[in-house]
Amino acid sequence: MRVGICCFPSFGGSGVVASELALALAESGDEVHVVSSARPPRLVEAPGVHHHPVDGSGILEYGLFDHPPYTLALANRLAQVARDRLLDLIHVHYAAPHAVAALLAREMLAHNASGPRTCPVVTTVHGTDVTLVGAHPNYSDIVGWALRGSDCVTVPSYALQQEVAERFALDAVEVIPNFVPVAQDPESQALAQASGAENMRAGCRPESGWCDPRPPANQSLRRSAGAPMEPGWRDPHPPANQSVRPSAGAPMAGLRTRSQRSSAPCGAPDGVGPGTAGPSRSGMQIVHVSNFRPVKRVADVVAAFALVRRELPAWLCLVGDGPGRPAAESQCRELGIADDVSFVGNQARVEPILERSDLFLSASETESFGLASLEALACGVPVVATRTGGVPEVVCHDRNGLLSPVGDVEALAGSCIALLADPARREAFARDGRRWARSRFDRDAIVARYREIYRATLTSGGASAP
Ligand code: GMT
Repeated sequence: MRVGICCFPSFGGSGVVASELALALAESGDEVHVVSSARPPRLVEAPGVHHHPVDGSGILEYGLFDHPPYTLALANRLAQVARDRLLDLIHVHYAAPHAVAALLAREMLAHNASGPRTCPVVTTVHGTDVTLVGAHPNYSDIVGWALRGSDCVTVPSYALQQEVAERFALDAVEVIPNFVPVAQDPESQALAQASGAENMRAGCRPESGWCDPRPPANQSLRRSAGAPMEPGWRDPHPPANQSVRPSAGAPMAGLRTRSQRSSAPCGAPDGVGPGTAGPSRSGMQIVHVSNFRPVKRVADVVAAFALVRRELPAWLCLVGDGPGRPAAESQCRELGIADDVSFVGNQARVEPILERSDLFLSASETESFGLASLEALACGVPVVATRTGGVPEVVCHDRNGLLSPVGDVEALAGSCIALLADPARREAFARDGRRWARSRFDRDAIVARYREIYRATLTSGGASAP
């Protein structure tokens, strides 16, 4: 197949998933053309993968526009690439502006001067394109139009499927979870192969024996808001006693520290980068990865860490960058924990940092999926996170992570302390998380699902069929 993929060239999950999908499709013989404003950080050079940059700014010199009309430039580029490279379909990640531009391109191709061409559009929505952009009065109608006009729409979680249905009256939306890059070690590969085949048969639904994270109708929005579940809803990950915290000064002997997983800390306040041997540090490492936008509630991460730090020797490694970073830096200084926190900025690959970490901490307000949590689980790092959106579909409470309500900083801190102080439990969580991530979210099984969707869309002609 010849597939066009359009995404943001960001460190965020949608750009990562789009890039990893492009690489996986090309690895098994498809020709992939990635169209984006710049090369996505995860899109390494590989046979069969072509990158087509889009520059919307060139027109500004004429003084006509206040802002570069990027959506038009993107539609133009998508149509050109589809026509010149004979694309079978375009798969866009994030509805606005990508799905809008792709629908324009599809229409342009249908009226192509040298003869009409059919090029269906598959749209994967990732979360804030629905919950934030799609909820904004300036964009809600066009996002709804782009989704209803797409030939196929996919989402990474059942929680987001329900949001899309409720906001845009769109029912035929496929859940295709995000995935972890291919497993490297033989044990994980064997495991992934075995359960990947099972996932395929089950249509990527949770296998029997695993907890089913799908909420019954009308409950995912309540879950997003952190509200209690209604009777009858079987929480797949029932809460354990999360407020149990060891008393100050509890014996630390026997804790498996990050330094036993690897000798180097994630990064250091003095600017020593991740993966390099920084100053030697004792204690355990908590890691957080995000784009520092308000939805990530980084202030809660820092506040929870400050509570943990009172009880245990620990470090916090903050990976990523974004608008909330200066405030987080000030907060660390105000709380007197600046020396225990490293800000290491955006990283093309987070595994080297995760592998040096003892715990992953996330405090998001909403999260359609939580790819960073999945990457942590895949690296054998237990997750402490907020119970919101699709997170309970990724993190199994009390099996490979601990979930608590959004905004409950004490509960987040209590969960961190409970796990850091209990090496046996942490080890069990790490083992389970690794297996779960690499079986349920196996790359090859999930890429096969995308290929099935592509074939079905091409066969049916999708929404653009005459
Ligand atoms: O909206 C964002 O925060 C960024 C967005 C992205 O472009 O990566 O993240 C969303 O997509 C990821 C990949 O599917 C998911 O893992 C994230 O949970 C989701 N973010 C939100 O829903 C806030």
